[in-house]
Amino acid sequence: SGLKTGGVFTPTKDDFQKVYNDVADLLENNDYDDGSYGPVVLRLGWHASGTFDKETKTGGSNGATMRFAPEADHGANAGLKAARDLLEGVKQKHPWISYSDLWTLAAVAAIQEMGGPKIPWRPGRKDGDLSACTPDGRLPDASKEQKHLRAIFYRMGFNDQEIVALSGAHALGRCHTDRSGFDGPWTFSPTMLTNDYYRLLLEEKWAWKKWNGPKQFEDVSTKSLMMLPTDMALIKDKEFRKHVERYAKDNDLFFKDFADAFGKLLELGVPFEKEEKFVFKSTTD
Ligand code: CCH
Repeated sequence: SGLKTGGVFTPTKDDFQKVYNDVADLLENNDYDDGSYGPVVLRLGWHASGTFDKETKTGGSNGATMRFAPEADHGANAGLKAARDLLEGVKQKHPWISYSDLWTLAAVAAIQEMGGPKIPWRPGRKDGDLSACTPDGRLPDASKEQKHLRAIFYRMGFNDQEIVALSGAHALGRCHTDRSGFDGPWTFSPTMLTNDYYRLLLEEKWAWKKWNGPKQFEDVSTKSLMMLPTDMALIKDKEFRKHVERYAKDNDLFFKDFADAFGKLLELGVPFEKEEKFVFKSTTD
């Protein structure tokens, strides 16, 4: 466990593994959504990181600026308070960890605990203040299509293959009418990471849902699944579709590329002092 040098606590890998374990213990909960906080905790890590702009080197997970009103109130972040509040107890128990390290580590725990790949992770993020909040509009808008997806993700430094790999996270969780306005899950197993998102995109027949809410697609056969306009753009666009087809056929390839892209996402813009990354034990290991 951590060393105390001159009153400063220097955490070791074991200390971070304890944080991982405490997060993992909180994820399953039958009173929440589909029985797990995993999806919303994963989304918190993504939205904390996905504000990065490579030109100005602003945004990204460093800072955890979603703690503050301007960023917490951005439309894209609606509902993420559930995840921030859940993790507050872990922060109180391990006060030495920054919120920015905690949120990204928790996203790693969520992925691993929902059956996803190991995501090597390293500490070193520092919490910022209100002045580091990013302007609204840096996260993707689900009502748009390929041009918008490229503008948003290229700004972070991702390419087409990485965009498609990251989008596979929509195997998990659901849309909430009181958050984004959209409704429903993408897959039949929203608490288990699989390549089903890609398979369903290609194999199901999708049609516009007839309702008063924002424009979204539903699967024609069961009418219980959904796709956003941005999701459908991945099979409309030839370059994107190529990767959807690769991941639909090969779950191992999806896991490998997802782990690489998600690990990169969590590190965008962070001035790390150390190279070493930790691979956490999952509770099922
Ligand atoms: Fe997402 N996502 N996401 N998403 N997302 C939503 C929910 C989740 C977009 C829009 C939405 C990624 C990319 C995109 C998750 C992970 C990722 C919702 C519903 C919308 C809308 C929110 C609600 O109502 O609660 C758009 C547009 C893009 C464009 O690329 C990426 C990348 C990731 C992670 C790698 C997860 C997980 C959820 C489920 C959250 C939950 O609460 O169940």
